[in-house]
Amino acid sequence: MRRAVCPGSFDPITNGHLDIIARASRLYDEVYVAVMINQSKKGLFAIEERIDLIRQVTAEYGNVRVESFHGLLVDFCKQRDIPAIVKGLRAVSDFDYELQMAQMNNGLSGVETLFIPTNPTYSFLSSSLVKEVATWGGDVSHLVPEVVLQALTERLRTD
Ligand code: COD
Repeated sequence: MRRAVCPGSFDPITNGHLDIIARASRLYDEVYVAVMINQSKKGLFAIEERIDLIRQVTAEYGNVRVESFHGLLVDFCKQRDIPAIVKGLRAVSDFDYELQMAQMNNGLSGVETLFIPTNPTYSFLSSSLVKEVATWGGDVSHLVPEVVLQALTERLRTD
């Protein structure tokens, strides 16, 4: 069975993330979406909320599983026998850091990282920008799935 993981913070999941997950799901038998827990970074959404949103928007892909993990990505991979990490590359600015992480992860455990070029429609898109624009009332409806838009609107109204 060919397995891969798409890791991230997903705070919240955007159409850019979803595009990479969907494309990975066509290349691998089983794709894990790993919501990595970073306790030093307070997110807008709790980890359980992020997982719930990702599960809803990936429900149509029968081979996608969503889990959270506290620790090193290579340990997540080792525990589930996953040999490949799939990442999306948006621009040259992503490349330096992604290359460092790919080489570190490979050095730590031999896991490979594969990069999928972003759909140009989403090359500027990040969770942080979505949150910033939505906070000030900007329209992000074309950048996130409908359930995420609803959750964002609700959260920003109550914050
Ligand atoms: N288009 C295409 N791909 C995209 C887009 C977009 N618009 N936006 C994001 N992506 C892809 C990228 O591949 C990105 O890496 C991934 O989605 C996740 O994005 P974010 O912003 O949700 O998550 P990050 O960048 O905060 O995730 C960083 C990790 C959590 C993956 C990293 O810090 C990690 O592996 N942490 C675990 C601890 C660890 O192992 N540390 C050592 C690393 S060497």
